[in-house]
Amino acid sequence: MANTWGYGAMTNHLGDIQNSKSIFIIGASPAVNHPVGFRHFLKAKENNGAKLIVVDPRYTRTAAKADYYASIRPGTDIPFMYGMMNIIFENGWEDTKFINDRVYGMDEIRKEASKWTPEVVADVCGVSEDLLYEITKVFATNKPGCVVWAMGLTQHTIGSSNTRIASILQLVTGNMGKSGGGCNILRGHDNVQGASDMANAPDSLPGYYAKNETTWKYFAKMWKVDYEWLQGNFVKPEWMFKPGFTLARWWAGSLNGKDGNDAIENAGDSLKALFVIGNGITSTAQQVKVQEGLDALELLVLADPFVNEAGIITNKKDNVYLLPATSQFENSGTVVATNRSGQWRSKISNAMYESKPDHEILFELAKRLGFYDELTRTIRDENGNIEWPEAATREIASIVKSIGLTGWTPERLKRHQEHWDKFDEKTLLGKPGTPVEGEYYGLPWPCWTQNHPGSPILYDIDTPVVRGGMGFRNRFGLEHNGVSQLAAKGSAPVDGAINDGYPEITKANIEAVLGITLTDEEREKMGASWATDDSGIIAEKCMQKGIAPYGNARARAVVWTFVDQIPLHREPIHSPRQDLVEKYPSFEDKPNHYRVHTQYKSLQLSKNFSKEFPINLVTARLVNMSGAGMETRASKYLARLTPEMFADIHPELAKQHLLNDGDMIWIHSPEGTKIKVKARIVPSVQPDMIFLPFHFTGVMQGVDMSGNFPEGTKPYAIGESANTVTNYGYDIVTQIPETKGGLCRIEKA
Ligand SMILES: Nc1nc2c(c(=O)[nH]1)N[C@H]1C(S)=C(S)[C@@H](COP(=O)(O)OP(=O)(O)OC[C@H]3O[C@@H](n4cnc5c(=O)[nH]c(N)nc54)[C@H](O)[C@@H]3O)O[C@H]1N2
Ligand SMILES: Nc1nc2c(c(=O)[nH]1)N[C@H]1C(S)=C(S)[C@@H](COP(=O)(O)OP(=O)(O)OC[C@H]3O[C@@H](n4cnc5c(=O)[nH]c(N)nc54)[C@H](O)[C@@H]3O)O[C@H]1N2
Ligand SMILES: [Mo]
Repeated sequence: MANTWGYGAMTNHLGDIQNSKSIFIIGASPAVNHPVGFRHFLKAKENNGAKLIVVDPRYTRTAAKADYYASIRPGTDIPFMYGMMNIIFENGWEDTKFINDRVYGMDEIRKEASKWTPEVVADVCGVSEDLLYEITKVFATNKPGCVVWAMGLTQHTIGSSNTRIASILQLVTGNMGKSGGGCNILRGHDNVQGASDMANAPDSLPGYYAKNETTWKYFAKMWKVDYEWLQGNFVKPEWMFKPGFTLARWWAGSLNGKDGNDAIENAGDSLKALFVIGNGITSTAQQVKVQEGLDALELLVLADPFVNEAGIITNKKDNVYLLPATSQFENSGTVVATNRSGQWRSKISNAMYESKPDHEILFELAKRLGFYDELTRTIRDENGNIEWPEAATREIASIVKSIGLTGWTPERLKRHQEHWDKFDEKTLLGKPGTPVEGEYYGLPWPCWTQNHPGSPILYDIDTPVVRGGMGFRNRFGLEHNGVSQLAAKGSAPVDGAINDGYPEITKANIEAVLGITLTDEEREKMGASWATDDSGIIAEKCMQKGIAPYGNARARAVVWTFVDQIPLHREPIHSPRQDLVEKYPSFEDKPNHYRVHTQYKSLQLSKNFSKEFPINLVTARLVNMSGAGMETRASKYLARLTPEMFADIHPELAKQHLLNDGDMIWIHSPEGTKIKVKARIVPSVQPDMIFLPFHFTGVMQGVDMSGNFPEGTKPYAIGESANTVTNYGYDIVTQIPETKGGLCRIEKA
């Protein structure tokens, strides 16, 4: 994939958006969801004359600030972007040199794009050909231009393909690796980047290390525990290498294929206990299944500063525990911002009442499970005291080479926190004559060594590696189908010893590639590759030569290990266009997708859902509410702004159903579930769609469950959850739910 770091890392940063000449927002609404960051967008418009383009099925607050706005049918972003590429290639607006020097597989993209003529795109997306052309021209000819997305692209069965096509658009235009360009993927929660860096994903170890024997052994060594002991904790040795359940589908593990639920592959057993620490749970799709999954558990533990509403919607009467966790204000340590910057946080209050910080809760859990000693071995001093959080930060820096966290010492990050006012907002550079001179704010990763300043813009070859430059990562071998995967001759980060593509640096090739001779001692200490070299010698030698340790390769437009090697349009599982379902069907069903049998085509083709459920269902966010919503609904003032759950309905659709503003309606889903909510009649949605915010819960299919709140904890607002009616559907790679593509039917209540 184009973004070699994963699905979501932002290549540039918010301040850098001020350097853009065009900003293409597709599937995000930063005016609502990143209102502080959105100031940078507005400054780009005001000070740099940037053109703001918004593509969203709904007319949002962000769209209200746009120079160009297109409303597309949900789930048709791939046709829209191929349509742009079609026009770009027709007019010769692509960056030929960039493509030739730094990209693999663009011919395949060109071929697919040729099918998406403006006429076809207009039919599939529901936009006019003229508007598509105008948007394309503005974006392709006002450079540098950045692409911005978030959940509007990801929450689809084809979400991972959506994120790839958006990155490929930046390869076509040559905007990647440029200030004012890149992919600015706006991350969600505070520290969601850090959580993903630290392996809150079921298929990798911290730092995105694949779960294989080499990496587990590397981690065992760094954690000072026996590899065999680690492996012995799994039900069978091979389970050490398998991905776990995802947050989206844990409940399938608890339901274990019963009553027609999807079958699971979980070593022959169901999921019996759920420990939730810092997640809403009530915000995921298919809430009725979530409720059944909770009911079927033997043990439910919720560690949260608020009453996690999983404990409210369950009918379970025993073995439900609420552990009071402290908030972020009673804690210290590092978090990672959306742009890969580390930020040190200081606690401003001691833990209140009987609450405990998250790490202490986890340490207590480890004690009872019998592995406290192993868990804390690297962060205790001689007297057995935990050095928190500094030792944990040091441990991360010593292990995670893969994304370059080596330079993140507590001392450096604390210095940045102390002098945060001495950095330039547009470049992130520490100002001359200050203690942070020459470093980028928060040392955005990769920060290869303790002298490296961090890398504010990924894949920038006009900047020396020692100042944050780099090519694309060499991650997938040296060649594929006989074509070199390394960057072309003459294409390399400036001021390096090699002006050409080069492989990732290993112990075996370092002398040949860098043209150096190692001493016996260096050879003795060095790890096998840059990613597992705990001596740090590979990174140091690379810095001396101006070489990125991870190589200088081509970005892949073709991913030969994916079902769709290039992004292809596939209709949502529940599509309003049955004619297009036949032409662009979903994937084959995927057995054992993160342990759960997952349906695609079999469900999609099982019937014409659009006959009975003709309305598009769009879910998204409100500026005054957050996530599952308990935190914000517990605030009197925030709750007052949206005291009730509602649905946005276009005046025309309201008329068809004889609805007045404020009437109650039932919304029915193809799964047979329903919610009762208030109709809000507004023109910001299209006549064939309704919009639901997903921040409410406490009422399930008309049943008020708020009697389950412990005394005095009921929030100021409760309501039906949008996710009771969002439809079945999960991304083919990541398993994110298809909460931004689905169908429903409405009736007056
Ligand atoms: N106030 C507030 N801010 C938040 C949050 C919050 O809950 N409240 N949550 C945080 C989190 S966790 C996240 S992940 C981010 C998410 O940030 P965003 O992704 O900006 O959030 P959403 O509002 O869910 O969705 C963005 C837009 O996608 C549009 N959309 C829906 N379907 C499609 C489609 O098929 N194609 C396109 N192009 N657009 C589509 C929606 O109409 C919506 O306007 O926000 C973060 N910020
Ligand atoms: N239909 C629909 N559904 C969606 C989405 C959508 O767009 N549409 N968006 C999805 C996305 S992107 C996301 S991220 C999720 C929302 O994600 P959720 O994780 O459901 O969101 P939050 O409500 O922020 O949940 C965080 C929980 O952590 C608790 N908490 C806060 N601070 C701390 C702490 O320091 N320690 C501990 N232990 N707990 C803490 C809070 O009280 C809260 O209960 O929703 C998803 N669901
Ligand atoms: Mo999120």
